[in-house]
Amino acid sequence: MQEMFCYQCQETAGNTGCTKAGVCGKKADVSGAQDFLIWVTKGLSAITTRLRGEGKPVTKAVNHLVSMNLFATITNANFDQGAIEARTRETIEVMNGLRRQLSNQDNLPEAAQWHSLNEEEWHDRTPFIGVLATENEDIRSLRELVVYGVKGLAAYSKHANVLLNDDEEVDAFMQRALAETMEEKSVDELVGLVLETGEAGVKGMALLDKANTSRYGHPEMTTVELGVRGNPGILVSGHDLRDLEMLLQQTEGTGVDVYTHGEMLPAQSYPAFKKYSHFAGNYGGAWWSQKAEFEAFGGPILMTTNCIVPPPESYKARLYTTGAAGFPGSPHIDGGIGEEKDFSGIIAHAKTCPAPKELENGTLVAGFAHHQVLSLADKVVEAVKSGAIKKFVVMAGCDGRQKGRSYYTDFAEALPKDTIILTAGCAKYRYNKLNLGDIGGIPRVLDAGQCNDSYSLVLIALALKDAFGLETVNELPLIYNIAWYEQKAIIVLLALLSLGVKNIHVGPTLPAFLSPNVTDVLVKNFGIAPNGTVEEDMELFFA
Ligand code: FSO
Ligand code: SF4
Repeated sequence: MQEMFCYQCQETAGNTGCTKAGVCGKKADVSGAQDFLIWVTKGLSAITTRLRGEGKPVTKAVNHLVSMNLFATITNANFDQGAIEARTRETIEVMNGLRRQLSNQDNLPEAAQWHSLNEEEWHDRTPFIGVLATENEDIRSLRELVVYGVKGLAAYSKHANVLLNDDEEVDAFMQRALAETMEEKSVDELVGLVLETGEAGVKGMALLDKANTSRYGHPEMTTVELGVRGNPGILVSGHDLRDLEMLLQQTEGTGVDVYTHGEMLPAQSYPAFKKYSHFAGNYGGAWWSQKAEFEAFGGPILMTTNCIVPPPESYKARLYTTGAAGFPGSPHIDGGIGEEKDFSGIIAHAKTCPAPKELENGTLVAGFAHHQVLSLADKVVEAVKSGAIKKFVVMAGCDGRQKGRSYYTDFAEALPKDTIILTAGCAKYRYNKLNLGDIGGIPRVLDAGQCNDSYSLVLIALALKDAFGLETVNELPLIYNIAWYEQKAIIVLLALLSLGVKNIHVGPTLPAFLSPNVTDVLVKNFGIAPNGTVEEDMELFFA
């Protein structure tokens, strides 16, 4: 029997599956612990779904537990087996309590009947409950597509939850969808569930957009410094804006600067964060280049979510994790939803460190979420009407370390000068420092923010459709050339499909978890296609 099986991300071994250890650095034991956690979380979800069916309420604490469990198993979020198993224990305890509230306990799936807190029994069961337990490859493919979409949605949902925004409908959906992946369903029924997942994804991203903008204001066009200052600093990475807010508050007046990294760059454009004078610039690039960058930074790093690259001993002790993130041997800062976290330890640590070593200097421009772009709408519409802008290219998604991803830099550079790139997510690091210029004052790279801010791109597309009096967004001069890496990109993709967007190009490879038949369904119904070479794609899109 193989030691593990995981094919949830774009870098999966041989584009088929990681079976000995993850390309991401996830060990077989951790992979097994994550599989078991997902299995009992599905069991808990079967119980909560039945409770709702019986008209009984499910608490926010249970909803948050489900989301955090899912989030902790996303690629590069949590490598700490102890932390994963602690979640499993809590989940089984909660499940044991909720099961008793059911009026009808008949025919619950095995996962929902699991009650043992004995870890040896968990380990004995683990080889039989993972991805490959579903033998039919099409059913397996669709079930996993739903689970990965729900994992991405859970991450977005959790970011809204920490800002005390909840959507019971989204939570109820995530749990029902997880429960339904354990039921006997036809391919057609599962395709329906995939689209429902996309619809819930739109709601989840809207919830997070509202949570972020109502608390921190609307992102605005901002020139972001790429160089460093002379004080010691803390580097914040990941996606959790609430963590950043607490850190900025607690570092104020301490002589410690706060820098953004990776997916935290978009925080630079929120009015609520810009007011802090010790909020320094952005340091480094996308998640995968963190080893060299974290080494050079010299001070402590706070990882609020994925993407963690397993740290070498040289900086393991200054890589702090919080929330769903975790790495064994790296300090973890506790604090649940709604709680004030105590960052005094990491701040004290920063004071003992040298100022960051400069990697680059100069600036970049960010902050083009929907509110900012729509305030320029007249200018944009005019530029399209005059022919100054011929096409928009959505290049949202993720970056990754595979060599083939240089395609995105080359593609951005090869684009005709009358095109505008709409981006979100860490994919932008392939071209956001290229100085691609502007069209009549509109930058050619409009960065809406984090991967979840792809929602902004949807709002922008809908506004353009209305401005031009079109029936659907598919009639716009808009190309989708999306890069994916992990499960948040999957929920973004499913959200776009649920909104009727067609002909999305996905790269640098199609997901390994899509079986040939499921790929066929996506090609026939939605025109999904893999990207080609830069030359082929230029010809395809612009000939
Ligand atoms: Fe990137 Fe990582 Fe934001 Fe992901 S830093 S890859 S899709 O976590 O979520 O874009
Ligand atoms: Fe492999 Fe990706 Fe799974 Fe890591 S998350 S084990 S790289 S498929």
